[in-house]
Order: sequence, then C-alpha cells, then structure tokens
Amino acid sequence: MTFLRRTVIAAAAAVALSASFSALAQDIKPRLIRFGYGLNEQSNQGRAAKVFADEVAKASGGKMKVRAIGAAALGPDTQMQQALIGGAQEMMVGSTATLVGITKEMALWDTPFLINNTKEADALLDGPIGEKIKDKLQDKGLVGLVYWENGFRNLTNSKRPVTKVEDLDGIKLRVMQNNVFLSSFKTLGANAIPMAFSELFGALETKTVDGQENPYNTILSSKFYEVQKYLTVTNHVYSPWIVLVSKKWWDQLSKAEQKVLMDAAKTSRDYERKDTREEASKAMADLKAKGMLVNELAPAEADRMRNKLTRVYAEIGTEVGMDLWIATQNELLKIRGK
Ligand code: TK8
Repeated sequence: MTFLRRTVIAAAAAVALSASFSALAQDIKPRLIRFGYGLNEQSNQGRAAKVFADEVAKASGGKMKVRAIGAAALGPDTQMQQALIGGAQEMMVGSTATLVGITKEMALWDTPFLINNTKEADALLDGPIGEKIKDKLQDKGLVGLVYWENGFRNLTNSKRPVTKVEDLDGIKLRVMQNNVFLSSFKTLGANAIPMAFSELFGALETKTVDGQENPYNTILSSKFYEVQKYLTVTNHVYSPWIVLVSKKWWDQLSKAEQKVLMDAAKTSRDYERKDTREEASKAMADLKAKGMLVNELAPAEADRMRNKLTRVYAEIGTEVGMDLWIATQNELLKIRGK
C-alpha cells in the first residue's frame, strides 16, 4: 500500500469516526432526571443511586443529569410509580412488592422461601423469567431496566424473641402494601398491617406496630435497632428492587440516551449487589453491637412455617398464572442443577 493510499484511508476513517461521535453527541440532549428512592442516602440504595447518577453523567458528557432524591422525599413507592406512569417523574428504584397492584406477575418475587441464595437470585432475575416479568410493565406505562438486590428478609420486633411460628401470635407486624405479604403473615398468626415504608420508623417508635421484616442492610441503615430489640434470622423471602423509568418519558429519548441509561443501570446493579452482600455479611455483628438480641430460626421451624404457607403458595400460583409458576420451578431446577 502506498503512503498516500494509507493516509487517505486513515483520514477517511477519522472522518467516519468523528461523524459517528457527533451523531451520538447530537442524540444526547440536556436532560434532568429525577430518580426517587425510599431509603436514606447512607443506605445501600442511596450509594447505588449515586453510582447510577455518576455513570449517567460520565457517559453523556454531563448532559444527562440525575438528581437522586432519597428518603421518600418524592413520596413512597406507590406514589412514585403513579408519577412515572403519568410522566411527572422520570425514574425511581423501589420494591417489586409494591408493584403487584400494577403488574400481578410481580407477586412471584413475594413467594416465601422461593430463592435459597444470591446465585439463584441473580440467575432467576437476570434470566428469562425475570425478563418476562419486567417486560409486563410496558403495558402499564413503566419500563423496568434492572433488578437490584434488596435482600433476604429477616424479622424484628420489640415484644419477644421469635423462635417458633407460635411466637408470632398477635404481634402487630408491618408488612409491605401487598396481598402476598399480608396473607403470608396472617397465615403465620401475626396481626399483619400493610404500611408504606416511609411511615415505618415512626410506627415502630410509637408502638403502632411491634415489628417489621426487612433485610439486615435496611435494619441497619434505617436505624430500626433503636426501636427494635429482637432480630430473628428467618431469610423468609428474597426481595428484589427494580429500577423503573416512566414509559411516557422513555419513548421520547433517542436510542443513544436510552443506551446511556441502560448501561448505567447495569453498572449500578453490579455495584449494588456486591456492596449489599458485603454489608449484609457484616451486619449481624453490627446489629448485635447496637444491642439487638439475635436468634436464628431453626431449620425445622422454618419447615413448619413453610408447611403452614401451602395455601399461600396456591394463591400466588393463581395470581401470577400457572404457566409462569411452573416455568419458574423448572428454571430453578435448571439453575440448581448447574
Ligand atoms: C423502600 C422499600 C423497602 C422495602 C419495604 O422504599 O417497604 O419494606 O423493603 O426497601 O422498598
């Protein structure tokens, strides 16, 4: 190849490259993205929201600005979901459990003892079942980007140590605003009371409720140890969070802008799961140091709980549809076989 020919090719390549860069740059407009969440800034949710905001800024050359707004300052999950559907807010992250009223298939994630460990959680959520459920949101005006980890839920209360299901009798227990949770804990004998997360600390403090259930991370970051004496390690359900976008707004974005958000969501997901798991692995010792009395639910007692919940399993199957229910069991067998 002659020198001239090589120079011409190199120049042409440079022009093509810069053309595609500027096309990309034109495709990214200044955007303000209000990203709401329920926990405080010091929580795993808050830290990951910041990672998401930083990634979006970096990838868009500072044009797309994420304002991460925590502590339910934009309202509890259910209110933010409606704001997204209406187009009054762009993004949020929250519990899948509060979405069941909008997309009933989300109830799958509320199934007690469905997922045994984080490896199963990642494979199920990021695999075909998780995708399928996420896609159902589109008809309802929401776009689900990725699942973050809320985590395995444990039980706290201010009354007594819970070592067997009978100990739940009459305990006023806050549950998420969701029929599966309500039904599960009623079946186990608690006086289950649905309530938004944003009201929970106050309700525990004034003894409007005696207890609640959430992953270690949240018990720590929301300072529930200040108002709860007993922690029972039940791991009764794995809870995901889901990063949501208003579909009304998403549909106005260019492909390049959508890609910025999707890539940043994936980066934040990977960061968030790692951070959450690290924090959770140390949290029990932290909570003991804060004065909580911790006991682990014996496997035989967990089995007794599971047996009591047979009716609830049937209810979830009906709610999410038998096809999805069976496909999930099969997918889990596949994951476990690996
Ligand atoms: C935070 C909630 C929370 C959830 C709950 O907004 O409500 O108990 O576990 O993480 O989504």
